[in-house]
Amino acid sequence: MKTALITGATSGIGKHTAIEFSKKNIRLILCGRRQERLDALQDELKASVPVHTLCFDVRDKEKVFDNINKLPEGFTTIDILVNNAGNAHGLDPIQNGSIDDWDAMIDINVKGLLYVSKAVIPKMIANKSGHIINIGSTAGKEVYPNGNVYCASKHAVDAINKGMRIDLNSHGIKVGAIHPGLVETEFSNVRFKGDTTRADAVYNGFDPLRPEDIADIITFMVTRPYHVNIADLIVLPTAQASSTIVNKNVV
Ligand code: NDP
Ligand code: 8X3
Repeated sequence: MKTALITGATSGIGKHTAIEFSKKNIRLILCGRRQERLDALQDELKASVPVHTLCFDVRDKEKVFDNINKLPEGFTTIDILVNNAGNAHGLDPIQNGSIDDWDAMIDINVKGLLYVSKAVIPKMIANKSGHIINIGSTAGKEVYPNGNVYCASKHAVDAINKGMRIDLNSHGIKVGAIHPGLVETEFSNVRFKGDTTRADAVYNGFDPLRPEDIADIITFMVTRPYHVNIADLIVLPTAQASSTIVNKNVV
């Protein structure tokens, strides 16, 4: 039985990845900052697979290392790491951007991903195997108006994904990324700081991706035979052609 550590498992893509993994008999280490949501998901899935929860902010490097280094028996070998925790904060032209928003995106999406990876990779190297899936974004492949720092953070994830694959190649560790377009989750609520009217408008007038769609593809990625590594995937809703071109006339 394989074990997966999923960051950002309290919502959206991470939560649905946990649900899909449980159907494939993958033991789960679920991470997030909202313990009550981790508890609820653990209660939902524990009849299918063993589940352990870790409550930490990926920005807090001491807590990241402390939690991952003190995993209980049965959860110490991590076969799959899904680096999913992240969000956009704000959507402003660079000249009006909030430094707090910039710090959050760089600290969570880039540095947090690195801290978690740094804690997990030695375990994978010791096992001479492992699979890291990095959740990037179309924002890591192109830049759109007012996306500036979020796009920069996801371009960094794209580069880190490629760098990890090169550096971990000799250790037998698979590394791949998935770059979704518009997925309806809590993402836009976070980006617009609870302004639900603005958040809902992002997904109005077309059929966006659902977190289940991305979870399904991540599950496909981690269930390929050992010699197959899906290295880089861009996944869009059919109505979306690029970050700025969305056909809002078809639902
Ligand atoms: P959600 O807001 O629904 O989920 C984000 C998750 O990240 C939550 O579980 C949240 O948990 C966790 N998280 C956020 N900040 C922190 C932190 N500081 N420490 C620990 N965990 C944190 O959004 P999505 O599911 O959509 O986003 C998941 C990933 O997918 C992100 O990396 C996002 O950039 C990416 N993505 C999303 C797209 C979309 O359109 N939705 C498209 C492309 C990529 P908690 O708050 O409990 O800590
Ligand atoms: C999330 C997709 O287009 O809102 O990464 O940046 S987008």
